[in-house]
Amino acid sequence: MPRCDVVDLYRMKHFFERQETATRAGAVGASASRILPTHLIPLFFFGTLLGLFGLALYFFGMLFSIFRLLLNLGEPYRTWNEAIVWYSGVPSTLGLILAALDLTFLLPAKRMSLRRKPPERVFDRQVVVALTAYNDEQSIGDAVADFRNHPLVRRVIVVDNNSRDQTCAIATSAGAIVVTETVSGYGRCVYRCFQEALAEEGAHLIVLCEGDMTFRAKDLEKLLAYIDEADIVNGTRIVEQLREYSTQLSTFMYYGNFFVGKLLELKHLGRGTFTDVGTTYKLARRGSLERLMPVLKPEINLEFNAHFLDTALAIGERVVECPITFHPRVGDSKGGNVNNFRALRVGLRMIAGLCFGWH
Ligand SMILES: Nc1nc2c(ncn2[C@@H]2O[C@H](COP(=O)(O)OP(=O)(O)O)[C@@H](O)[C@H]2O)c(=O)[nH]1
Ligand SMILES: [Mg+2]
Repeated sequence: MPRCDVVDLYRMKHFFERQETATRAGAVGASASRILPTHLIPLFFFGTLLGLFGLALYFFGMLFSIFRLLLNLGEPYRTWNEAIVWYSGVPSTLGLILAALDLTFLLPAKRMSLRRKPPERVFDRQVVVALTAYNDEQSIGDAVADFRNHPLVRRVIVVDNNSRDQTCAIATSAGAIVVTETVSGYGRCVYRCFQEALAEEGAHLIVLCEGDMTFRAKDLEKLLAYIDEADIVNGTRIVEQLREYSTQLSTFMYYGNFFVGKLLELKHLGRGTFTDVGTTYKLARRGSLERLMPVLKPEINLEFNAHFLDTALAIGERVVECPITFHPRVGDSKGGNVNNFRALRVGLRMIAGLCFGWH
């Protein structure tokens, strides 16, 4: 390795150590005021957005030309059409250049940032599980029983989000600690799950999951297998062999999640591999959640999982994805999986959050 590389990496390592000390001491938050070091600028991410814009412009130009020919439109439409197709090459080319610059010059330092300090081993592998629930009377009893029967589960908490059905009563009789979150919304419910789990004394490892039977307790071992290398282990539903034939995840949602996952990956290039931004099922260390709670925004609704991952990566948490099994939902869907149109809206809001911040 040339000497300058070694010196650069050494400086980088110290920079990240200082940054981490400051962040963990609360001096630097994940707020917009955080100064982004130049080598962390997400050039590949910006490049991809520019490339996609160029591609969209090109296809618009192609479509325009078909209509122009069909309707036999002359000037000035022909000149406009030509300009659209020609100039669509500008953002695409610029995008490619930015991506190449990122991969060539910034990626080594970005990868180094992930490796600055390996997480400590976790010896106590017992977990506290918090389940989201919203009018989930058909599934919550089985979901609680499933987790309570797992030998590594110390306690199951159900956060009921103002259900009008028998969710509370069924969860209580299944043996869960039930709390009610009166403010509606998936983000509120998840945030309350974290608060309640953190309030449990001795909860070193916290699992977030849904009470709709789409995720199962037997996958805890999979998540736990990675916790020594991670602050947060996030489930992914991307592995074809691990998802049942017929689930809520339509083909559109499957690839849509993958696409947004890759945008997240490009934004935090060198810090992880991401293929799914919509999975609730995750395992987190207490310390990691404590750092995250002040910077998470509970008012964010169905796109909360993407917000969670983006924020965790932004403050330097080590997030590892882990394939989990995905099962058919028991009871009616109320989230982003109701239909493809709703999923598209959630996905677009996730992309907007990644690009412009979470509002
Ligand atoms: N949609 C929605 N889900 C909520 C709310 N509060 C809690 N939840 C729970 O959060 C989870 C939403 O997850 P998701 O998979 O997106 O929707 P699902 O198809 O209804 O399971 C479910 O377990 C819901 O029961 C809320 O206000 N809205
Ligand atoms: Mg669900």
